[in-house]
Amino acid sequence: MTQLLVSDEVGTALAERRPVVALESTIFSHLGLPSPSNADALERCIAAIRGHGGDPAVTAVIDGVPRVGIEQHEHERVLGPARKAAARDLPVAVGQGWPVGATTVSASLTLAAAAGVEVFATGGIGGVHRGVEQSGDISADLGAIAAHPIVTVCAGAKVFLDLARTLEHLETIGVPVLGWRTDELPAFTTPTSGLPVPHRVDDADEVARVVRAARALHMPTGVLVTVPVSEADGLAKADIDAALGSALAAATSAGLTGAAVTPFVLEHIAIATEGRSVPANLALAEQNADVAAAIARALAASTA
Ligand code: PSU
Ligand code: MN
Repeated sequence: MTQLLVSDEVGTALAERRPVVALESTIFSHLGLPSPSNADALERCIAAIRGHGGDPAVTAVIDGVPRVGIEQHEHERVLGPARKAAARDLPVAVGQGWPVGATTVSASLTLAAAAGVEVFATGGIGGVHRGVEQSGDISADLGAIAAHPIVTVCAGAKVFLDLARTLEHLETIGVPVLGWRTDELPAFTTPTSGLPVPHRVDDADEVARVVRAARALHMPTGVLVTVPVSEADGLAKADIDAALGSALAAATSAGLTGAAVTPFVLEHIAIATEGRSVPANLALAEQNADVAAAIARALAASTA
């Protein structure tokens, strides 16, 4: 049986109740960001976590082994060619010995929960797709956030999704959704969506108290913390709306469905914004890692 492999650094940090933040690997693969921005994003997210005295735990499947925490010399594996692995693909990636399975939010949460990590950072989560009535496309990310007792820190759901339906779905499946110093749901590369976020929080201790309350009530649910990208790093709503139109039309005319949709649309948004979505995506990922590390530290302090 292939066991989950937790790195020495992450295993020690968990045993000593030091703050650990899990990171997904799809965003750092060619499926999420173009090279060399993907390498830059990985380094900046790791540095943000270390800046709070935390330990980063990159999740991935490497040579058929499910991993929580990888070594520096293995970074090139997740930055190179990879197959996208959502939670339901994990047993296949392991059983078939995939060279590199880049874990999405759903797969990363599954691995992080198995290792006992309590906080996870990503860019924008998957959600309910526009046109869901036809396609039925709802990201497995949402169910995984509800199913695992982990704080997911994100910049909201990716902007090409149906954000109102995504919020409704999160309500249905019982996920607390918190706005980090905001009353509005962030929209990935844009700070605002026009949709109210159910609850606002203003610091990491507040999030830690929410998490402890959930556990005390025997609620095994995850908590979603949504962090707006800064005005300076984000894209204007008009810019992104224009880019979205052409990216979504390209996905429809290419006849794409399933797991292929998100990487395709992300790439086309980068093209349509003349590359400006990439530094915005990078900045928000780094900021989410920073907030996640602050939350992990507050949680570690409250259980010490
Ligand atoms: N957010 C980003 N870049 C990404 C993704 C999210 O900024 O590449 C990835 C995540 O791994 C997320 C996945 O879990 O897209 C969602 O894919 P789908 O819509 O197929 O569930
Ligand atoms: Mn999907």
